Amino acid sequence: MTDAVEARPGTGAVRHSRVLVIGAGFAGLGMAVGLARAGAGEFVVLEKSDEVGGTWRENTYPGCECDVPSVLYSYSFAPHRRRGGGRASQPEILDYLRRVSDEYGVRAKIEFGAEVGDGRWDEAARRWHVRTVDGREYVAQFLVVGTGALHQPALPRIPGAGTFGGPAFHSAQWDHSVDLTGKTVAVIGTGASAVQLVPELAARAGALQLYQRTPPWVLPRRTSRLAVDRVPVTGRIARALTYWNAELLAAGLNGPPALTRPLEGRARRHLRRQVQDPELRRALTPGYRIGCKRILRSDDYYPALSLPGTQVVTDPIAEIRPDAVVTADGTVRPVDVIVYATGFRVAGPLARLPLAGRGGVTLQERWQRDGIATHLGITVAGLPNAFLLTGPNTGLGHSSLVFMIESQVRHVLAAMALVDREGAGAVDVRADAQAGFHADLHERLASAVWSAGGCASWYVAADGTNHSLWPGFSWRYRLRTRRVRRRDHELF
Ligand code: N01
Repeated sequence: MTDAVEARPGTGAVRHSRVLVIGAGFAGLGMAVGLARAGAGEFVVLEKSDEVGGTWRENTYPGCECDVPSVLYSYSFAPHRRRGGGRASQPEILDYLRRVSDEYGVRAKIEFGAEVGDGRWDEAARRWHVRTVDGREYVAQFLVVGTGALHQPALPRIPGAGTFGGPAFHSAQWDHSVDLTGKTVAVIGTGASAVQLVPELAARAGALQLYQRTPPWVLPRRTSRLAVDRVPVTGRIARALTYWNAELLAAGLNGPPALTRPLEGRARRHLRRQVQDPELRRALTPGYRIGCKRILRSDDYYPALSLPGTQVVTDPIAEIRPDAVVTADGTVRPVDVIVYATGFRVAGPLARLPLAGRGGVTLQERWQRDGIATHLGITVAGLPNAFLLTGPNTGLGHSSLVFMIESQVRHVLAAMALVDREGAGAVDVRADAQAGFHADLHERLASAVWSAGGCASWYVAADGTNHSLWPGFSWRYRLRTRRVRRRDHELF
């Protein structure tokens, strides 16, 4: 099917395509390139903002980079090999994604400024009808949702936070107009974002107060023991070596505590080497198993905390006043700026996008009724021809999410090919196949470190269920998603 008329607000025109992709981040772009390379038909990408990049467009905090080496944190068809190897900064990754969207000819397929409001499956026509919030309409046989999991900032409810008189912003909504030079800055949170921005702020600000609730495990930055960054091997070999090196960690995260003890020893030695003050060292020593929260990698985080202008505050925050942060012990610490490095509302994007499948029941209603359940984190029974990218339980604590995205893209293409091969118009995963996958997944998750490791993290919901991570090796996911099993699906 080819384009009818360009959909424009208020024109009443409806744009038709075979595939509609929502989002132009790593996932949506990967899908778009996959569709283009496979010649899988006409497609349109709807992107709410004015540029590609998703999380790498939105997160611009100082020091922002990816803690996975770039040769692995890039598409297999376009390995990102940096000069000198290692990790890429946010501007580099954004530039990489811009280049991919240009070089693979998918930029022309993206409608920017198109924020999707809702979607509805038309049973009779076997088509998805999608509307943007400004009223543009789209009709497609297949719908791919690549809206990402981590881009709606979570701001803690701290009494008085609204009364603060100075600049206050979230790490993912960095206010570059604020000059931090010489200022007293409070950073709340000590996760993956904080560990990257704290060293930058400590160097720039007059004084830094780091409010820590739970200390993270911090390892030295990945040094390439396999010398992939130095030996002039091809991108493919460098990627494979980096991949298998990372996969070793999956065994530990999903196995008994003894397997990750050596890693804890390494992190403790890193802390001992970098922090001399015993009291500070104690405050920075985690009391849960490594891997339970995301393992952080930094060589300059601990040194930044030992600087004379930096204070690590472990007393809980009780209140924020117009010019100060007050902790539970009654200490009032005046500050000029507050940075919330407090993470994201994980269920945000999918929970807010009403997608009505068979019988008019939305994805959200299904999940409220039955719990968050999918097949392979990609399909949901009752939502024919709809596919999630980076859906529930497809995140990784040990390796590159791009590997998972590419597995999903292949799966979506295989599902479309199955529909064509069978001369059908739609595919829906069977409820029993989904239930079987779900039961097996959660059985394996129960003993993994994220549930059994003695910590709280965004990986695990308040009710104790892990809806975020894939347990085990990522290659298992690749194998599991490689084919679309006919017997697990209904075609019509
Ligand atoms: O967020 P987080 P993040 N008072 O949720 C603390 C990805 N990422 O933005 O641990 C005080 O990890 C909270 O404390 P606690 C990656 O997947 C990737 O850092 O809950 N503190 C915690 O310390 C990562 O996992 C890269 O006790 C409060 C922090 O805020 C995900 O994004 C880089 C608080 C939140 O940590 C999220 O990371 C950056 C309160 N009221 C991010 N509320 C890569 O390099 C919360 N906290 C790939």
